Amino acid sequence: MAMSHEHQEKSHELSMHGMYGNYPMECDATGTSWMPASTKMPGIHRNPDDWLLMTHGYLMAIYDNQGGPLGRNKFFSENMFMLTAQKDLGMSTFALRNMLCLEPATIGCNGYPLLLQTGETCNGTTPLINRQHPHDFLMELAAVYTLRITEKNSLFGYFGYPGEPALGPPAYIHRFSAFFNPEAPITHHWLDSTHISFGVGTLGYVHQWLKIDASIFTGKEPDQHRWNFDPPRFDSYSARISINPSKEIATQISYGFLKSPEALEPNVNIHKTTASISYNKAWKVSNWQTTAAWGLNCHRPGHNLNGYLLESAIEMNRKHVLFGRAEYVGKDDLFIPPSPHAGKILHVGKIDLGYIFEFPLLPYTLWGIGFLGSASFVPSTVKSEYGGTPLSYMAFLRIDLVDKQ
Ligand SMILES: [Cu+2]
Repeated sequence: MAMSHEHQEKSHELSMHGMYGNYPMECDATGTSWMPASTKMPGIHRNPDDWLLMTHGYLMAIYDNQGGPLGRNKFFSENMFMLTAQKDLGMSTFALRNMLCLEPATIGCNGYPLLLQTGETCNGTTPLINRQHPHDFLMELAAVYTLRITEKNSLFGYFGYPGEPALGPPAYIHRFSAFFNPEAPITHHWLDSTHISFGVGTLGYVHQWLKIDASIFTGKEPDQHRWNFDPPRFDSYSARISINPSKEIATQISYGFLKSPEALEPNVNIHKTTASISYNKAWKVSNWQTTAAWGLNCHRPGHNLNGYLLESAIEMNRKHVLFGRAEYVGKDDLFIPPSPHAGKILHVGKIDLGYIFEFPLLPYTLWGIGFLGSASFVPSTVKSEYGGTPLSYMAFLRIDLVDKQ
């Protein structure tokens, strides 16, 4: 009897709150960002010796066929593995975060074909256009210290090399509404492209449903050498207010100054503003999340460009996943000189819709076979280059790490 009582006492002390303070741990997403508390993210949770260990991971094998004259085909793999560990000692919480992928090998430096996508380079000289860059091997390596000063309030420090600054919604690779979609959003560089920054220091304050955090970080995007550490610069800054008014809702508004993010435009800085809201509805083994987000990139010198995203995903009984996304964004980097469209603002859009049939196969994994179709919309001035309204598709196999039901 005495022993079981002791055991009970002990389990009460377990660190079941969030990494940055007293709020549900399900809120923690990438970096210091929050998602709705009711989110049921696929993953494996363990509690050895009062540690809270969380593992998330997926691997997708994808055949990609992008339509129209600028579309290409490719067979590749997107993948991600994430491990976080946190432990309470008195009023303190210590945590380590790690996220990595093998995309430098499984996608390669020139990325994968994705119409209307822009950002970063393959070799340091050629911009990636109508292609999505691979992620770096090391996406996050971070240490966290949180001091829970009272029952409801806490202060935290986050240091990542690399890491994610206090800017934007959770990165799409770990945002439930985007999680199952093999296409990166074409608004990635408006909303969440700073998720891999080589050098991030963040300080924050949490009051239950409110989080205020601010960062200094390296504004330059990861370079084309995807296996190594890029030099830390700490030349950029950001601040964010996140409010989760109920367990179904996560909102954030943030601003950041990015010092020369693009290697090919070293004299251009970006003032970035983002706002987003996610709504999440959970059932016993089903989860549905929808996110609406807006991002504004003010290039200095250069244009002010807006990007809008609406996406949704529902996973039903670990059997069926339906997902979709609609985006509208102004881009001025879809063409390079000597094209007459180089530097002109083009308002482009994209709609995609996908389905995954899921089935268990090996322990701790959920497998899925999926298909995604997308339509890309371009202004009439570049319709001949893109071939009207090109249609694209991806067919894929997906493996997720999951706990037993
Ligand atoms: Cu990215």
